Order: sequence, then structure tokens, then C-alpha cells
Amino acid sequence: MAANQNGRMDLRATFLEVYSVLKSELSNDPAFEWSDDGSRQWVDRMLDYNVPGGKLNRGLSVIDSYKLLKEGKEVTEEEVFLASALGWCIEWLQAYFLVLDDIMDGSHTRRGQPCWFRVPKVGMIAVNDGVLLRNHIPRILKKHFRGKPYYVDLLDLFNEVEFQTASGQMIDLITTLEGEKDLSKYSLSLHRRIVQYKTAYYSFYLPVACALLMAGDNLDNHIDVKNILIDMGIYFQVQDDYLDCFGDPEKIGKIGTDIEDFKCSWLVVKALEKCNEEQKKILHAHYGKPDPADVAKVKTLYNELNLQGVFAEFESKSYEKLTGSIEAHPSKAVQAVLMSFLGKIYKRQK
Ligand code: GPP
Ligand code: MG
Ligand code: MG
Ligand code: MG
Repeated sequence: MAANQNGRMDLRATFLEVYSVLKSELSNDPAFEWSDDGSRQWVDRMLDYNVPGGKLNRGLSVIDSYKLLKEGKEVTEEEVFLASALGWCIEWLQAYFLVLDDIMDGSHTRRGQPCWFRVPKVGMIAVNDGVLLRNHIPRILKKHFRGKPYYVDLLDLFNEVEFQTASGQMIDLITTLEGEKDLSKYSLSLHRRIVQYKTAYYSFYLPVACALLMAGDNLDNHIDVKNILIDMGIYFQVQDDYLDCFGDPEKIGKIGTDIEDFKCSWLVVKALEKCNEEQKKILHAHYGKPDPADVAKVKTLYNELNLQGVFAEFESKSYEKLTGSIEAHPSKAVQAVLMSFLGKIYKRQK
């Protein structure tokens, strides 16, 4: 194991070592004994392509959160391993969502490389790879957590969060059918519902909930923490919507598709709120079209409406509101967990 000092680099290195362990356990899984080298190589390549290449914020924050919850008490190497394994389960979940989301959204790049389904000879095999990624999670949990008192709660947590995310993804997708008929159906409350379900639970609540379970806590006692994390997740997805149009693809590693895809993005909701009748006509005429000329018209309108300024204001208001709720929490350890999350995403460019 990498020298386990305090620095973030060491934590990342240790975390990546755990990835190698989990990957080799999965390819030596007895359930896989029928397989030949070809299948093992496929899974290996598929995992390396899709699981570890992101920012790893969700996964690393399980370890961070666990350490903060222990309030300076010594954390053993085994505990770091287990927290890392849970962190990787979240990264596996994320990989599974992203592989499928990119197919559904017709995206081109992810994490600075072509989306997995765009890789030659992969295509729709990516759908099955998504199913495999999803099935690796309970295998990892079974191997490392079966004897733990919180094992059932972990399984239940992952199941619930997956269900919530798939439900959010469904609203994200079927809402565009309504939007195509009548763009004015897009509202802030609809947007909030979509992003709460498709993003906030798995990206923000799940890592902290994993750390709480490992620390022996009961999740029912932490509804207030959950609510703050959901608000943080909503703020995070508004940033994602903003970066889809205004972010630098070099930094975010992906090229936006929300305008083409007719998405109920935070930007289009704000544009609808701010535009006059003339501008509304432009939006109706050009939103949700694949032609780059149409997309450019929508972006010009967003600039005219100063959506960058509207977003900057939203960003600082959200930060103030979130810090206010965090400071009101009775536990200093929980405050530290939440502030560390917020610090990682505030004014992010990627
Ligand atoms: C992000 O939406 C939401 C997900 C990745 C959840 C997908 C859920 C499934 C059940 C597949 P997004 O499309 O805005 O993300 P991005 O901008 O990264 O493509
Ligand atoms: Mg997408
Ligand atoms: Mg999507
Ligand atoms: Mg997006």
C-alpha cells in the first residue's frame, strides 16, 4: 500500500491501488471461470476505459468523510481499504450511468476521450457493459462487506439510490417529449425534480451515507444531512448544465449536447424566464435542433440575456445558503464533511 501520509496525492494513490485489487478480484471471480482470456481482456479494458478516468470526487469523498466522522481517532489500514472499496462502488455506479447516459444523450466525448459506445467495435456492446458494471457492485459488496452489521443497509442504500437515479433519468428523457410540444412547460420546479433525482442522490448523498453506515450510524438519524446534500447536488447539476454550454470542453472533457437534445436545462429555464416575446420566438424556432447554426442562435440569445451573469449570482447565493445550513448543523464533524464537499465544487470549471 502507498505510504499513507496526510497528503491528497497519497490518498489518491492508495485509492487507485484498491481499484487494481477490486479489478483483479472481479476477473478472478469464480462465477467467471467459464470465461476465456478474450472475455477477461474485454472486461479489463472496459473497466480501465470507464471506471477510473474521472475526477474521482465521489469515491475519494467516502474516505474523507469517514475520516472526518471519526474526529481524529485513528483510522486503520483496513478501514481505509473498506472506505476505498465503497468509494469505488460509487465510481462503478457512475461509470455504469455514464456509459448508458452517453448513448441516450447521443454524446461524443467523455473525460477527454470518445464515449465508450463510440469506440470502434464497441457500439451497442456498451449497453451490456453498462449492465456488467452495475452487477459488479453487489459482487464487490458481497466480497468485502458480507459479515458487517451494516451489509444489508449498504445493499438497500445502493438499490434505493439507483432507483432514484433511473427515475430522474426517465423524467430527464420523457420531459423532452413534452418540451418539443410546448417549450413553456419547462420550469424551475420541473428542473429541480429532474436534477434532484438524476444527480443529487448518487453524487452527494450516497458517498456520505456510505461513510455514515461504515461509522455505525443509522441513516434515519441524518435526514437533515441528506437534505443539505440534496441541495448541494442540485447546485452541482446547475453547474453541469451551465458548463454544458459555457464550459471549456478541454477542461470538462465533454462536448455539450443539451441544446441539441431539447433538455430541460437550467439555462433554458432561465432564458424562458427572462426573454421578451421576440426572443421567445427565437428560442422556440431554434432550441432542440441538431444543426450547429441553430445551436449558435440559442447561444447568442443566452449571451444577450446575460445568463453568465445570472449564473454567477445563482452560484454565490447558493454558496451562502448552503454554508448557512451547514453552520446550523449541531455536529462539527458533520459540518466539516459538508464544507469539504462544498469546497470541492464551488466555482468549479470542470
Ligand atoms: C447526468 O446528466 C445524469 C446521469 C449521469 C444519470 C444517468 C442515469 C442513468 C440511469 C443512466 P447529464 O446527461 O447532464 O450528464 P452529462 O452532462 O455528464 O452527460
Ligand atoms: Mg449526458
Ligand atoms: Mg443525460
Ligand atoms: Mg450535463
